[in-house]
Amino acid sequence: EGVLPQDYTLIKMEVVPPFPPKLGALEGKRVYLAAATLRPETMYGQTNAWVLAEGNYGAYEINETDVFIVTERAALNLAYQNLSRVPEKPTCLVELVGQDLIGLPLRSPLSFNEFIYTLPMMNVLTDKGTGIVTSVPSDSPDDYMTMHDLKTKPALRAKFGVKDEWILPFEVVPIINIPEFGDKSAEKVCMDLKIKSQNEKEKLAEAKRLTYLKGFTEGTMQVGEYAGWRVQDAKPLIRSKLLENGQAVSYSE
Ligand code: A2H
Repeated sequence: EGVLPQDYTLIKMEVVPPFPPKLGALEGKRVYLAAATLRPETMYGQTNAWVLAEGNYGAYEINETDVFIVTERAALNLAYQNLSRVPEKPTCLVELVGQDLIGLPLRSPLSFNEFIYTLPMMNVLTDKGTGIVTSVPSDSPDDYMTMHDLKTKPALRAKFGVKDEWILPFEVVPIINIPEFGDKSAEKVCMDLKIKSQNEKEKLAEAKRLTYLKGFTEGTMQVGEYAGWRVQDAKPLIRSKLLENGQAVSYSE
């Protein structure tokens, strides 16, 4: 953990009813996977959500109607940030593991894809954010390589019970242009660094460093309400609107 608090935007990715049997107890509630991101301006390019298949999660009451699926650690932090039905005390309605969430269809704010699916990623940490990550393969090297792994390796899909239709139709959506890297910066940098899979953590860290910095300082929005704007100018406005519309909440740790 760093010394300074990290300010995340939690994106409310709505689980589309009807719910599978494991989520049966949540019938009638509005249930969200709450994904922690530092890049709210990239939400147009979402293609899926990531969970750790063997990670522990729970469905926690946020208020009378809304339920967030997150790690227990995140639920406790949320409870101390006024995001729990009972103040300062998380209430878990259902205990889950990541594998239970794989295949859940989601509706996520700003995404050009009307429905996206929950998929497994090995590099999801359960001691950071909420343990739920939204995936933007145009701008995140981790997201790009994990999507690439699942698309190109049928055995990997089979291992986690991932159906072809949850992944094969989902293409990279160009949303931000970076002069040096074009409008699919994650793919370009992963190719340049010859990254072969999500297992190459050191190379991925370098790819992340390159794209994250340049995306912010030199990126231009290509889509949405702020098309043509610099990323650094659009980012706070897109974040505020998501918060105002009730499509996201702020979260720090
Ligand atoms: B970012 P920091 Cl387009 N485990 O969101 C692994 N990764 C996690 C996580 C967890 N538990 N929680 C959040 N993250 C990811 C978008 C994005 C992100 C883009 C480009 C770069 C990027 C779409 N995925 O992050 O360690 C989330 O992915 C690069 C830094 O707290 C979150 O933002 O600095 C970012 O890592 C938070 O990382």
